[in-house]
Amino acid sequence: MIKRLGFLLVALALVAAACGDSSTETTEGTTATTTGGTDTTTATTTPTDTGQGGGTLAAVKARGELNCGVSTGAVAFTELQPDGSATGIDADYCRALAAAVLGDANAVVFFPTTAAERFDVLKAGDVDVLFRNTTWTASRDTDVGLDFGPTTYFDGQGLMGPANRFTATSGPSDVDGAILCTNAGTTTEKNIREWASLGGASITLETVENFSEAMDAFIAGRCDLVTTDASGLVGEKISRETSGEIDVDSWVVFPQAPISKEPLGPAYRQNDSEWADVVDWTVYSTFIAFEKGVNSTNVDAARAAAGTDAGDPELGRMFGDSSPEIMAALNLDSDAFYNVISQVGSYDEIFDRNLNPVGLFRQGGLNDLWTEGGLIYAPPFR
Ligand SMILES: N[C@@H](CCC(=O)N[C@@H](CS)C(=O)NCC(=O)O)C(=O)O
Repeated sequence: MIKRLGFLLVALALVAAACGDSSTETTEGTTATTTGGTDTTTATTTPTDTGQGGGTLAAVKARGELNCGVSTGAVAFTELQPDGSATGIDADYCRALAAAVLGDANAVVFFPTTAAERFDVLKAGDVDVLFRNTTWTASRDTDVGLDFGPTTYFDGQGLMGPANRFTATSGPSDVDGAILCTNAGTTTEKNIREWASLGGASITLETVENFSEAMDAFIAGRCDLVTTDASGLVGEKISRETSGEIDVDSWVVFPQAPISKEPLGPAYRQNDSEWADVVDWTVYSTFIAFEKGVNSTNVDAARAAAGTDAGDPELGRMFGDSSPEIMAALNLDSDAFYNVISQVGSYDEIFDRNLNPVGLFRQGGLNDLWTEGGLIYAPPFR
């Protein structure tokens, strides 16, 4: 199936908010008025979105393609390719969902979305799901009208600045008086104001539409620092070092303790339980494969073994061979999760493929398996 890039939102992207030239900005369905470092937030969204809440699974099957909302570009998460395909951990989870629902990991149309527009795009039905560095928060889960699936990357917010001004142990007092840049419509801008205020620092926060614009402003010296999820900062730093654009270690990421919790994972329209089950168990299937040591290269042998007395019964159920009733209740083909693992891979495979090249490793951290002290955990498949 030909993969195409969804350009629906390019027109919106052109209506870019100016870089921090306004004290009033509209973010994730709320109007935030900033006066002297204090936020006043007024909800302007309707609290629920019941009209859009159901039938996503049937719509995707009828269409034969998954419309997947991704970012406009985040190193190792969504890297859009000229042919309309995309790579990265978020892009791979779009592909995993297409493999589960349609039997074809390539049956995806990637829709780049800015942070500020992503929830409206989802709620309007223009995409079926968001895999877009999206943090699960209480307000998004309730007031904004979304539901969230299992976290695929446990992140935290950081700052990045020139190494001749900041160090890995820099804190709020070191950023006093600094100009910080980030993209609008994010948890980032809210967290940083709180962090600076609590630390007694006065900052100027400039927000732009895409994080790449924030990076451009940083490199041009129009801001002293950039701030976003630490994965995004590390990805930008390493990829620009690797390409030779900057000298190694000329930028530093700090502070050592993350500014916030940023659990990133799928978001979908609220009140569509059938679709939620499909998205959630697609992600869980990659966690269970990780736990069992099954990946795209050994899945056929593991599936064959699961059918024997010595095999793993949970894998037999997950691959649809011994518990077809679960797959039928999900309204998926019995080999849906076999397709996920064989076409896209297990969680560790997906993680390592995308994030290891930029120096992000799961071992010993939050993104490791629960048996190794991490937070990657799936309920039992039975
Ligand atoms: N996780 C935060 C931040 C998400 C975010 O916008 N991250 C940036 C930096 S990795 C990004 O996606 N940039 C790509 C873009 O602007 O399209 C949120 O959900 O609000």
